[in-house]
Amino acid sequence: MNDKDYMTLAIDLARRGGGYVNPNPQVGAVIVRDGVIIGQGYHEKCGELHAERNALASCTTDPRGATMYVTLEPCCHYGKTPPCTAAIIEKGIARVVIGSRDPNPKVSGKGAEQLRAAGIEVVRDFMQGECDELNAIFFHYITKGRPLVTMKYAMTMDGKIATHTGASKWISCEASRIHTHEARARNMAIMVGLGTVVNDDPSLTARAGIGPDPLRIVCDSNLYTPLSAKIVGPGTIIATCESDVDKCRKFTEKGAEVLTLGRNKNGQVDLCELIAALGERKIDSLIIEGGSTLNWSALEAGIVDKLQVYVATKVFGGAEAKSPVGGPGVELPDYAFKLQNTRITNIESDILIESQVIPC
Ligand code: AOF
Ligand code: ZN
Repeated sequence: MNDKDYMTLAIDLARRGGGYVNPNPQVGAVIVRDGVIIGQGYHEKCGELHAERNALASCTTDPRGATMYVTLEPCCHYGKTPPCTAAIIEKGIARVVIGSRDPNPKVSGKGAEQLRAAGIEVVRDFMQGECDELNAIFFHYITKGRPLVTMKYAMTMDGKIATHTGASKWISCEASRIHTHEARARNMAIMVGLGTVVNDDPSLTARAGIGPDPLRIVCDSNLYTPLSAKIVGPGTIIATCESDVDKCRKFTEKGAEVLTLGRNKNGQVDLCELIAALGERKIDSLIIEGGSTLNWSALEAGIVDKLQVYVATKVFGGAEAKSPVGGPGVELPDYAFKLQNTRITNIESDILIESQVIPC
């Protein structure tokens, strides 16, 4: 095994923390001495020990003189846990191979510097691209203080999210739907509009065994959500402009939280205010699962960072059948929302298109 194999193992370990560590990063670490792996660990849960300390604690022999492969620059600050650099130095690690740089201002280069100052050989940016992929959410949140917002939908090849009768089960194939549930589990929150609650009555949980359930958010400007909807209960926020105490109490009595926000120029929930409020609550990621009215509002408000689109190789037709983004739309092709860094993946009979929104 070589440096690349050990870092690949550290990346695989890091992934195990997916969904459990937010808003912290996914991190893995492997310790090798004389060509033998003597310790490994990963960040398992937010607030618990970091990958480096877990790896050091797991060592089967003394790690003095060993190399540590770690997917993210070791921290050098007192947070919820003591600095990892202190443990690495104290245990006598001789060489540290680092994947990603840590943009957390409390660390940002200072972690690597401390290790070097202690006489440790430090290699930076090793398999950086692969390591960075683990933490798109963390990098976004730690630098911007607001969640990474992904707009997700499934549509047919003629751009429909339902038939003209409103039927939408199912557009994407089973494998795509499993993929969606995995994405849900790595995100801290999921949001739908009132229309989706009324039409589909979704529960918006992650499928059993895949990961923790996300926080559920209903965007409902006038608080028209039916009290009998499956989503009304603990773990749900209803984002609304309604402040009538009696109306709100009916929802809080069922365990949901009502978050009253300002109105935008169209009289709907101010989504920028919502995103800022979620950032303050340490929500690092949000998936918007529509429908078309909310999708338009979210794009118009400029809160969408990424699109995740499943295209099913089928056609519904129908002039009245809905497309994924409603609202008035733009007037001219030049005014389109533009995207970049597009990635295309085949998922059985579907095509997944992931793309980043270019900020206006
Ligand atoms: C993690 N897990 O394995 C590593 C992290 O508040 P704390 O003490 O958990 O510190 C969180 C910061 O520590 C985080 O923002 C990142 O900069 C750094 N490294 N964090 O949660 C880990 N290595
Ligand atoms: Zn640390």
